[in-house]
Amino acid sequence: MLERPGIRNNGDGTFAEVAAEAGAPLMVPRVSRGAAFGDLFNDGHIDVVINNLDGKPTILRNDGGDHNNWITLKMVGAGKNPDALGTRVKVAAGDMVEWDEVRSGGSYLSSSDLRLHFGLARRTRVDLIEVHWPDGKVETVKDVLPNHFLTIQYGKGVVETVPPRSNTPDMRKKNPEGPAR
Ligand SMILES: [Ca+2]
Repeated sequence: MLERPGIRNNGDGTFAEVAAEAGAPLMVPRVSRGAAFGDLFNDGHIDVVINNLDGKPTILRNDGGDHNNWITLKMVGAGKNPDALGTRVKVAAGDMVEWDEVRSGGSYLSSSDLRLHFGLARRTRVDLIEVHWPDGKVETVKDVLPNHFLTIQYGKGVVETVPPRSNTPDMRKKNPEGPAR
């Protein structure tokens, strides 16, 4: 694919082309083979690493300019499934209900962050986290503050709560011309 896709989910069943808004690197045509999504630097903002053909990878760093709230969940499974693959999680916050599943792989030759990240927009509280473990067991966590990393372990509930890093390194000081191309 020789293009620079930049698509924003409008949250109403439609998408918008935003490559031009996102900056010059997204407007450069490249041949890319895979992409991995995850929170580099643990600052609460999901970043993207794109695997380019015959070139350096592209990192799309998210500085969180929208100031929206979020919550990230690391699931710890039982027995031979410590990464909790296949665990489905429902998060309810006010009028919002979202589901996600712990999965490995995804885009070609790429594996994204195993943690589950839920965007909350301006909602200031998570009413319910409902965990459906692969063996059928269901656990719930109620009344959680946003903007934290929670570790939820099978049979034990929340075992760790960590705030985001506030001193994210500024890579642009080392590369003043912007992201690697
Ligand atoms: Ca990040």
